[in-house]
Amino acid sequence: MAGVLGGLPDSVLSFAYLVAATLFVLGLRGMTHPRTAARGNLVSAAGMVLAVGITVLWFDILSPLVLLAALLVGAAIGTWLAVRVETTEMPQLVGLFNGFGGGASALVAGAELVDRFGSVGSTAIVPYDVTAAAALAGIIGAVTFWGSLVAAGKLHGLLEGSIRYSGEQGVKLVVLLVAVLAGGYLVVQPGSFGAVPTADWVPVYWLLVFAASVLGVLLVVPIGGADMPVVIALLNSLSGLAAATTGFVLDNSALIIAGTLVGASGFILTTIMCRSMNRSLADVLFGGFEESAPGGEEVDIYEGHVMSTSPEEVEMLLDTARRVVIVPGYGMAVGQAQHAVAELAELLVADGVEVVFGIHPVAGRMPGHMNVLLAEANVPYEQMKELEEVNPTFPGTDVVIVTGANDVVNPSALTDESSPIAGMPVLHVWEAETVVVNKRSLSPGYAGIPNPLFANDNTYMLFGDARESMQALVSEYKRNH
Ligand code: TAP
Repeated sequence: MAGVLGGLPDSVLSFAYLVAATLFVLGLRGMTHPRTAARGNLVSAAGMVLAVGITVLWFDILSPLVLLAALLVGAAIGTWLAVRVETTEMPQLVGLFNGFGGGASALVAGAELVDRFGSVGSTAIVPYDVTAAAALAGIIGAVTFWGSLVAAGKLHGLLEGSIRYSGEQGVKLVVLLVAVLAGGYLVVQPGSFGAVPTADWVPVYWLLVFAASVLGVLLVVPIGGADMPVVIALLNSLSGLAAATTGFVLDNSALIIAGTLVGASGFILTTIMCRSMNRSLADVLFGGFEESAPGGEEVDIYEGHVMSTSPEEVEMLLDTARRVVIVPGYGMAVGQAQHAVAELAELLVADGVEVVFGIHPVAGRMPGHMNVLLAEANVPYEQMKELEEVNPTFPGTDVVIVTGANDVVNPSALTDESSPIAGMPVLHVWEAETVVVNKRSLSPGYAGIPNPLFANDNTYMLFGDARESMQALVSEYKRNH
């Protein structure tokens, strides 16, 4: 140790890492509830600033001034992105962040190998745990980087469709084998037998990174855009694993802890998303989603059964309602209707109506999508009810207003075993007295399937953009109250 922290005992570094790790855990805990999520984010960020700051200063990597400048530039870029990127574009932004994390891990692990053992002519024996960790960091990091770039490109609409070809799984297996063999070669270390100088096998690391990069692209290219949010969550988990393995290369406990937390939480999230969509991870990665185009069958189930309504009529329904459940979905995010929806709820509550929001775990396109939007519109957290909590209350509900949701209220998940969403838990909105579904047309949602709810006897379709329709409803309500 040198630089500004020169002279301090090593225990100071360990203690700082312990504090940082505690902040990460407390931050994660905060993120388990919408009310404390923003604070949780700040607490975790403080832990990261502490971990990075102490590492950079302790090992004299940068001067305090350069560190400050780097923090300011990073903060400026982060702020610019946070302000500029729409909420609906968050998944691809998160995807890019994951990718950069994975890429950085692969590069840092390789640079450490070169730095410590790569000097020309050296036959130094490299500890096995270091080479094994570096090989893993290289493979996982490169897969994460390239996989994330492809996933973000697909979500942003820059890359379209899913590219499938015969022998697909075999090609992936061969590329994986090349990466694993290169990793094995690194761990066995021919240099340790005195036969090959250490520096000569360092390029094998970059061969491994190259093979893993190709694998990253091949893994994500066949997956349909619809499954991308799950892939992003999985890549998030992998970026954590890559960081943790790089932590072993660097012998840095803060990186190992932070990486493990990201890896574990990302994997839990991936599992929750798969379960809520009734898909297995293997299905997402290797199966492809049956995106059924709306066909004749769809027309049949709607033909002559769909009743459309107007804001004026819906307002009359609300006049006599005592309990109203609002179910938001992806269309509320697209239409940015959350403020109008929140205002409607506020007006109803002021008139003594009980109003709650029924939030499906995968409504929208990213975890917590609806909660974030409603919180932005200052909807009280107490009004946001999860699926298990709100489902039993539909029979006692007078009016359900579904705005921009489709799959999450599709009864065929329960009634049609052949449906792609069969078995997916859904909101039983049809059990309420009256259901108003607000969307622009009868087009399907993410799953690409018709929704028999729209043809039910107690369903009225309020066709139109979510924001315009909700604003019209608010105006109508205000005019009459
Ligand atoms: P969807 O089933 O995707 O339906 C959204 C509906 O919103 C569409 O049918 C569309 O119909 C309507 N819409 C679009 N723009 C609109 C606008 N401006 N105004 C009003 N309506 C608009 O959404 P959902 O019910 O929220 O379900 C989410 C789906 O995404 C599920 O299938 C879930 O498995 C999947 N998914 C979710 C996640 C996460 S983590 N949330 C991740 C991956 C996949 P019109 O075009 O007729 O308006």
